[in-house]
Amino acid sequence: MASRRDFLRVSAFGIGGMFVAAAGLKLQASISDLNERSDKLYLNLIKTPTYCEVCFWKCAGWVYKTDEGEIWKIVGNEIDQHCNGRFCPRGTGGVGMYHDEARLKTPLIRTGERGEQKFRKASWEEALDMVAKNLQNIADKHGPETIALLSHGSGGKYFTNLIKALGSDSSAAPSFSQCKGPREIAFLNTFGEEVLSPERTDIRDTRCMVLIGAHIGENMHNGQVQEMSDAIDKGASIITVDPRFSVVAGKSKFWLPVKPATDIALLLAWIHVIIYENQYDAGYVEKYTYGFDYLKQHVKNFTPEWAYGITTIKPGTIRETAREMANASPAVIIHPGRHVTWYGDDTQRLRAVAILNALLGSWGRRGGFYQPESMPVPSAPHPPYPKPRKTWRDALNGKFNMTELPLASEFVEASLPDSDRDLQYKAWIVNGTNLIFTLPDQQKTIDALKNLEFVAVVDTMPMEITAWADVILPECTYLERYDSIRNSPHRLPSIAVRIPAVDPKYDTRSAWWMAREIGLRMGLDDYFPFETQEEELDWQLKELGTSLEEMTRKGVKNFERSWDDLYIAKGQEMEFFTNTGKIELYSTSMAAAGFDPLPVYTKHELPPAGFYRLNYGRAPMHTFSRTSNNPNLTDLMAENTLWVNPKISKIEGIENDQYVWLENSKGIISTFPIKVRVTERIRWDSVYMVHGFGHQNKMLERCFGKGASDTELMSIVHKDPVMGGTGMRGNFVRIHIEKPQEELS
Ligand SMILES: Nc1nc2c(c(=O)[nH]1)N[C@H]1C(S)=C(S)[C@@H](COP(=O)(O)OP(=O)(O)OC[C@H]3O[C@@H](n4cnc5c(=O)[nH]c(N)nc54)[C@H](O)[C@@H]3O)O[C@H]1N2
Ligand SMILES: Nc1nc2c(c(=O)[nH]1)N[C@H]1C(S)=C(S)[C@@H](COP(=O)(O)OP(=O)(O)OC[C@H]3O[C@@H](n4cnc5c(=O)[nH]c(N)nc54)[C@H](O)[C@@H]3O)O[C@H]1N2
Ligand code: SF4
Ligand SMILES: [Mo]
Repeated sequence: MASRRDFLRVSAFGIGGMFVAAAGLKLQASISDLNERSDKLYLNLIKTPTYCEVCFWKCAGWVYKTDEGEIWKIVGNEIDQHCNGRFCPRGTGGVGMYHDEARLKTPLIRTGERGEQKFRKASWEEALDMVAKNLQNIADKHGPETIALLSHGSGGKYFTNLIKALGSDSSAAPSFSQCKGPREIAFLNTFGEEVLSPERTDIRDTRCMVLIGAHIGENMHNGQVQEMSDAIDKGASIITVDPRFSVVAGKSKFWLPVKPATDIALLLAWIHVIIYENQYDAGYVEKYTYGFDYLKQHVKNFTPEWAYGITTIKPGTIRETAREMANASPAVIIHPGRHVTWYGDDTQRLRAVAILNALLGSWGRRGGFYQPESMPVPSAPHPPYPKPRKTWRDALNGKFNMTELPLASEFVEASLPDSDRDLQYKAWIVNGTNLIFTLPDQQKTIDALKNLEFVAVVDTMPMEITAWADVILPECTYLERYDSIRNSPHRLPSIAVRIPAVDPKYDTRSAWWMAREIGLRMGLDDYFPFETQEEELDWQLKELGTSLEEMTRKGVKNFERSWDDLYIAKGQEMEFFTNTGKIELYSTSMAAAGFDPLPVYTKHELPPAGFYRLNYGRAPMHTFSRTSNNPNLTDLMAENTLWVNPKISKIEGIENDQYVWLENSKGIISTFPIKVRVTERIRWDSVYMVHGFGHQNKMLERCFGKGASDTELMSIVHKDPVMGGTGMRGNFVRIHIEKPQEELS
């Protein structure tokens, strides 16, 4: 086991040069400016451990302060498996979240209509009393199960405890129904286990990785980017399937500019080649999988020639890339991606990805997918939660039975005025999610917000969602608070802590404190047994054989694995957590639920004449809409641009740097114009923009009105019938040179 320590190797690699484009390099420069301040020699640098909240990779790091107690910089923790001592540009820029003078500063109570943005300042006492009173009224009138929590990020746990103690189990995160839900359900029904976060991809040792609409490098999930760079240095080949020439496409051996919405056809053709050319891992398939013969029969006619007509990828390329994967087997990863809610048949697409991995024997193998392990962190002791009279499944009226987790978008449906759901929501607590920008079909979210009896929003910034609150509770940033132990599944089980580096600025508090204060006001004292989070953490850490004192010194602790099962040993007998105990190429649970047990290709709508498909994604220096006003990161990228193919720029008569308006096929016009970027890197049938811009809250001084919002143009949602994920890529836009007049209805 000692050799496993090798995994803690500190990587000396630089992401800057390789994957971060020009603006990223500018950031590297600004970081060195910061470092030059060390000329001043802060001899007594105080460092406090944290883990980053700028995105959900949760890298562990150190916050350094100057002698004067000012936050100076944040750097990665060297023994952390998520970051290997290096933060990404956004993590380094996280200090800007603390300094942002637009932050929420005191509790606020609504004075105008919902959405009107009229608030008055309130004391914590008044604001918390008001939340507790309203939740109690709703619980008494409609039942506690009608209170829903929508949350993304650390505070979710505390408010989940609160609503569960009340008698509601409706706690949803957009990171499932708008992000990785279809992937988790597809892998669960194939391998009996989910991919999890951080993904269990053994990129470091892979020999071939296939990225299907997953743009690692612009998608800056730190450890993955680092491992991919290492793997490329060691000679691994990358196959990128993306209609856009992404940054990683430029580093790839093969770039397959697939026609949007046709990936399942490509996957089926790859499966065909791998099976009919006998390129699969026969021993593995024989020993561990179920349904090979059905699969073989199913893909018989899905030849590369068949797929060519659909995907525009040449048959020769399909064969060549299939062989490239097979040659690397089992050290091959068909990457499952992360934001996978695209066209509504996403679980099926991800099933095809899972099947391809199974055929190549990569699940449980070095260079494929490893078996992660995490620590058994105990929860604070409390009495059992009351059994909810109705559960979140009752809000689905029998739909999406295969989902394992509640769906944020269905909470909206069950909060609408004309909702016929068996469980209808009356109040929302919203924590750390800018729902107006996060859920497609914005009007629906607004209609739900208008219809609710009570809305409390916990946030650090005035955002689009805070405009809809009755009460706004301002949270301090992650640099000013304790939070739960970060307990991540990884190669080595590992924990990390977040300790406040400074006192909360303004009149802000932590979500832990808020949830408890509301709980106490509602007589739920037994569910909040610790008076401070510090005490709770110390108790939990002692149960794990360490302490808050030790963790404050170390930040991260990696433990030995309890099982020597990082990879499946040769010839090992394995029982998978599926109905058959095997890896299910043919899914028995999908069949039982009435869904195609083997993935099929379905045709999707094409853009109408004069319209282009709206494509969107990430930029290395921003996270969703949460960083758009960050003073450090706006310096690097202040607005998003509209990528337009030169052919289209000619047809539309538009040029680089010109501002245009977009109108979707439902007649919705972008609130703000967006700057054109003419580039060959996007296909002629699509336009592309980075998600998270076009902010409409005037309090966001730096980013208000900068760029356009992809979300407001997403009125068409293709829901995945299997698990309810919201397919967001079936939206089409046309380009206007002048702002079109909205039609009077
Ligand atoms: N149109 C469109 N929609 C998308 C996506 C897309 O690409 N395009 N991506 C989808 C994906 S993959 C995901 S995972 C989701 C992400 O969805 P969200 O997590 O909702 O994304 P953000 O826009 O970053 O909103 C985060 C909110 O949390 C607040 N916040 C930040 N830090 C803290 C904190 O410490 N405490 C509290 N209480 N609040 C905090 C921010 O101010 C902001 O209001 O969006 C999904 N929706
Ligand atoms: N810098 C940064 N990094 C992040 C985040 C962030 O906000 N900022 N968010 C994190 C989160 S929560 C997530 S979920 C991930 C998301 O990151 P990814 O899972 O990598 O997903 P997207 O960002 O949606 O990637 C979109 C890519 O899909 C391509 N695409 C569009 N349509 C199609 C199609 O029909 N077929 C194929 N094959 N490709 C298509 C687009 O051109 C684009 O390159 O990023 C994570 N990392
Ligand atoms: S990848 Fe970057 S933004 Fe995300 S947690 Fe790590 S350092 Fe923070
Ligand atoms: Mo996501």
